[in-house]
Amino acid sequence: VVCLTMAVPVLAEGLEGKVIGFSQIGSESGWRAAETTLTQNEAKARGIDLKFADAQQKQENQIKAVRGFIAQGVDGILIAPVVSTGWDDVLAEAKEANIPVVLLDRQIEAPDDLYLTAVTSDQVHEGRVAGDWLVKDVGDKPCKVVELQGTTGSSPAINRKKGFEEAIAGHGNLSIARSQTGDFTRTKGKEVMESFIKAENGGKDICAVYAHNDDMAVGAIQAIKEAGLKPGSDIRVVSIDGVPDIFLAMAAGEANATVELTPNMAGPAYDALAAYLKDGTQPAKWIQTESKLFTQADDPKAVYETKKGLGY
Ligand code: GZL
Repeated sequence: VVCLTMAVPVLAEGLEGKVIGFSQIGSESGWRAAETTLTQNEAKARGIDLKFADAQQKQENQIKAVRGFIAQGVDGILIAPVVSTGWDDVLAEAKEANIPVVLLDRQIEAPDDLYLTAVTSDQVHEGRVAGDWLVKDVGDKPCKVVELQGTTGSSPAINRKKGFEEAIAGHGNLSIARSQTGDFTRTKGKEVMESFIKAENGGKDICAVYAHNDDMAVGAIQAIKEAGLKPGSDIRVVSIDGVPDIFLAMAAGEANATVELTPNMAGPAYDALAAYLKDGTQPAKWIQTESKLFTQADDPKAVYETKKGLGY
């Protein structure tokens, strides 16, 4: 595992004139949109001809797009895999065609000789950081938690759930009373939170909502306010991504904590592809990006100002 401690300015070189296919999941969240923007901008900066395919959240569209890239004979392929299974066949076809594949921001369950590397955060760690924050914040008071899960079957949903549960295990005063997917979107996050509120005494019995991404947390904040409760105090709000709008909510006292996920996965991905295409260099199978906890104590307004221009 290679840990990226800081964005070292590397020479944008090595892929000049190359054609790279990018199978992106869709635009379900602000974070996803930022990843797309940064991946496209970075391609321009490096003289890469990036072929972009938006899968509208469907794996079959991703598989079709990858097959198209293989048929075009691209030099490399980026995939942000919407779910973690069902990739073996199409990746074997890419391998057969000698086209290196780099996974962005999500892991898959497949033999790791089917892809060059995966550039992702440690999603179990993200869930643990979120859980640890809540454990500290509530102390020994009873706390009924509701959970908004990411896309069913995606590695972040599986791992962030796992990490959070590990963090609260052994703290009997905390329990996850309800857990359901909000598919990483604001709309669905709001809808599911409304149902949790209805089921939990108008929300009065809910102590915290843990959302696998900030967009679902923003949706939940809407639902909490519409139920006449105060997000950030009546119901704590903890999530993951670090998109600008969660810092706006924090500055208003309506969100409590987020675990930052960098949307710049493309830089390390392009570097790995450049080295491989140049001389067959094999990178580590996992290039891990950093995670950082932000709370209301971290001047959220200032953080919002720095983030809002970064492609979100
Ligand atoms: C996590 C990434 C998730 C983000 C969401 O690495 O796959 O997908 O947390 C996005 O915002 O929808």
